[in-house]
Amino acid sequence: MTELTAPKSSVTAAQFADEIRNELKYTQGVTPEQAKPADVYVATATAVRKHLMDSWMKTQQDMVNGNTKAVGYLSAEFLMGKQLRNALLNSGLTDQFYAAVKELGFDAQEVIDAEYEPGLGNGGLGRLAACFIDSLASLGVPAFGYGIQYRYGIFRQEFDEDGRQVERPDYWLANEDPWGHIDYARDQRVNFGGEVVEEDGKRVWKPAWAVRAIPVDYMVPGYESGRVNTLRLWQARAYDEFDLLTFNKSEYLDAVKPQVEAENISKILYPEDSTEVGKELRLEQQYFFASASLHDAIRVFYGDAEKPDLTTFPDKITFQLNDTHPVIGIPELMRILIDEYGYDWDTAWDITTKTFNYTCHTLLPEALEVWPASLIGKLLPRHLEIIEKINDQFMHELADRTDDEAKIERMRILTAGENPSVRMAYLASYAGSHVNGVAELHSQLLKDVTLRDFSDIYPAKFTNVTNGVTPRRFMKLANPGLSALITEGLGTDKWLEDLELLKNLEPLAADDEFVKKFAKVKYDNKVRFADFAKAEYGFELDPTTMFDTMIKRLHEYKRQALKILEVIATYADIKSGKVKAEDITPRTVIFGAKAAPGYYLAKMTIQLINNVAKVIDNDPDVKGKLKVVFPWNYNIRVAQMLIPATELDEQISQAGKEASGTSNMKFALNGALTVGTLDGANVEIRERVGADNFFLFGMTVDEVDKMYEGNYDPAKFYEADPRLKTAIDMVADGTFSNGDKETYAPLVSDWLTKDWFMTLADFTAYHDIQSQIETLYADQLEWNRKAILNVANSGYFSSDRSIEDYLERVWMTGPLPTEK
Ligand code: 6GP
Repeated sequence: MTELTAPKSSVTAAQFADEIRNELKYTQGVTPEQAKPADVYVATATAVRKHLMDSWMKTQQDMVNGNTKAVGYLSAEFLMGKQLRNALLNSGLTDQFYAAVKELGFDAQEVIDAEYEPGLGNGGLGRLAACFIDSLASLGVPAFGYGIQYRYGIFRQEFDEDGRQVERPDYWLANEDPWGHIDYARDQRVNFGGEVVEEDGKRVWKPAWAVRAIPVDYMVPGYESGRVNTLRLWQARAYDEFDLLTFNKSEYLDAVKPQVEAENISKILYPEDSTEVGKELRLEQQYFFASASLHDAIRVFYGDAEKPDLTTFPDKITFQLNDTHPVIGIPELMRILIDEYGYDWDTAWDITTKTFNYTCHTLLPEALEVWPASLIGKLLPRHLEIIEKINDQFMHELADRTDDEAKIERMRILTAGENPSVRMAYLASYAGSHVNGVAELHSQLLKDVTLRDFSDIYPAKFTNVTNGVTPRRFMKLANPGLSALITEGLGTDKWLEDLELLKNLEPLAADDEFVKKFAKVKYDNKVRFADFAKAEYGFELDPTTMFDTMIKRLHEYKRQALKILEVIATYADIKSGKVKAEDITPRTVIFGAKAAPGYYLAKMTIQLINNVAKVIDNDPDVKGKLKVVFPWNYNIRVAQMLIPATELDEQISQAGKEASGTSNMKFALNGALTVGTLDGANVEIRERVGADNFFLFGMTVDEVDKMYEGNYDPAKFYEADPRLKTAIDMVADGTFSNGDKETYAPLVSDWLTKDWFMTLADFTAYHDIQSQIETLYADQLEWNRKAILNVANSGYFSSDRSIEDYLERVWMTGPLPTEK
């Protein structure tokens, strides 16, 4: 499949084939005859990097020598996905690639498949970071992504024969990573532990141990911008490989201990995504990359100058704190300025507060990181002192601003009492210039609830930037069929750079011919996914059924349980003859989700879904009517196949819990209709695509709050809706566990007695909306018209627009000047 509208590089296919041959020979030492697809992949990647090299160097020079403030995106996660096709697209080499590998006698798909997907993120937050750096480069804004090159990314998910999730290590670096360039010469020293002593009236940190941070650079090519930015991921290494004295005594394990401990810091991505993990190693990781990145930025902009004028630092670069993970960077910059460069506190504070901004990505209180002060004191004693001083200063500042002592007490960064802890979100909200949420509703809830006191005192800091997704990866690469149709419909492919142009598709929703073409593209995508699912998972999918998809992390608030209970109720309806088989819209329900390894109920929900799938599959009564599949190890590659094939997108979280969601945007842009609650960015999607083209159901945030206040009793809802009762009874009675009543007992008990996210309360409304969905689906022309209107009105959800909002509201900078 060639890309029809790839921007052209002047290189011919024959030249590109020669470049690949050259890399095979001089870099890898194989002849084209000896080469395997994996060799061709590495050779191609190496050749592409060389194409990007001049632009990369020029972008850095222009950034350092010019006056355009750069953006430093500090993020513990960058969920990049495979790089090859994206890099080819953005360097204008797609067509040449397909022709060249053919000339070399290889199958392009096999070459593409040879790339192993790096999983350096958990979910939404990490993928957003990847979309943002793509957009920054595409808009020509000088930027660095700064993070960690974990050796093990998010676990590889498997299911055992009982349908339970099994986590396997994801050793993505087992093979060559041709995109990452290890830059040993630009390493940084990161210190830990020890104590702070008084020397000549100054506080001096005497660390106990240090880790070597080595940058691994990834080029981030912009689409059609000629700019190439940098993603710099730090690798942790020991300074002393091992202790020879100990080794000579043959105590091997002791000898390599410092090395093992140091390297542990970048060894594994923590399962986070809104679940609580408080581990020492996690704080080490956070400090490790925050410290290395800040020092690196100083090096980039001031070289080795011994007395640089760092009061200009905030004019050189602005740092975005992607959630609380890098917030330890705030006291670190204070420490660098005061201890390493001799600035006084006030000057350092002035620089620091101008440098950082903070994005919050959650509404779950347990996801706002809080560190025991004792732990910070142990790992970073000087930083704890600085945090204490920041807190004191803050308390004084508050006393000047308000008489409300309870409020002042509530706002403490460092909590009072015997075991004080540090609230990282509060530290960021006080020290950051701007604080933003990731969708209108989320930003409002941050102001009204989560960070209310802060927004009262510092209203001007608070703003919203609604998330977005890159149309290059999630439309052009993922959905070539739709992309070609859009280009045909609009008569231009400029929409890939200006997604609001999709608006001009709107009249075509009334054109039956266009609607049929659109329907054909969707159908072809369903066939493509069915073929993929067969080859990859052994599933038999019928592309004439409705593809109904729910992909996201498995979390109670996202309510996969609501979906599976509705599936079970439908199954029961067919079995009991209450609903006639011919009245059912045949559906394929597709789930994709990983559960945090320690999240008991989430893992049990996975097991339940898998076993419902199995029971339904083995039941001839529902054959051809209902099918459930759960492709394991959901990742970006699967998303790129599945989203374009989906007709109905499930965004059914409890209102007030999903900060934004970004798959909702990808689905709308790929012509799926959404069934969803008024939560996160669903609200804005619905506003834009029109209430008629969105299936809304469920309680609002206010209704949820009222129900919490009224002592919510889920059992009442269970009693009131016979379909719900039947479904839960079937889970309880062993229908999906070979008759064993214990298997799902904890889940059933949680539903009936607690149900914190009110799955049961929304069940009836969810069923009603599903009936409306079936009615509309019967009229395929109408359905597809609405799907086109979703595409046409979702241009706002480009990450290019998000970045433009950040530039204007938060970063106060813009693109590098282009050459005259
Ligand atoms: C996620 C939010 O849950 C999701 O709603 C949002 O779209 C995404 O961030 C990007 O903004 N949050 C996380 O992944 C997380 O770990 C602490 O938050």
